[in-house]
Amino acid sequence: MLSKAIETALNNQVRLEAESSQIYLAMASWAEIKGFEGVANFMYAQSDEEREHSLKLVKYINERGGHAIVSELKGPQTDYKSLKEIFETQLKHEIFVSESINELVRITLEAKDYATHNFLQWYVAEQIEEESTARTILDKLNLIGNDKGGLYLFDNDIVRFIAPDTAK
Ligand code: OFO
Repeated sequence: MLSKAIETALNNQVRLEAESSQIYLAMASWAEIKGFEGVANFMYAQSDEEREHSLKLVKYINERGGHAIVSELKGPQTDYKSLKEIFETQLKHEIFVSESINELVRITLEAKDYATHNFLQWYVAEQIEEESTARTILDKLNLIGNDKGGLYLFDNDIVRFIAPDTAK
């Protein structure tokens, strides 16, 4: 059985993951109308992944005798100046999500909720992966700068960062 405090903290994470999904969906849509098909596909896949992260938490909370709450979400940024801004925003957001997961890990240890602590390890690993991908992509964009040909190749190449199970 989950304690009330842990249940609330997990529900907060349900919302955060759902908001991540919305943020990446908005990025996908922006990239699509700007003609960056590769980035759009990458972000659609990221959005799907974040929804899965949220759902996994929903199921865990209910399985442990809590009540997963589906709440109102903050509206995402819908307009961007450049691909660089998109990936800078993603990296910043992923760092923020990692901090939230770390805090969850901390409170589960403090409360001696080892089952939830164990459940969260999957998220810890996932965050390492996502931060690292965002950093790698951003490094590439910094190399390319405003070179149109470079951006075209980048857009073609980004498909290899899409996890195989989410590629459409
Ligand atoms: Fe859910 O991994 Fe990103 O935010």
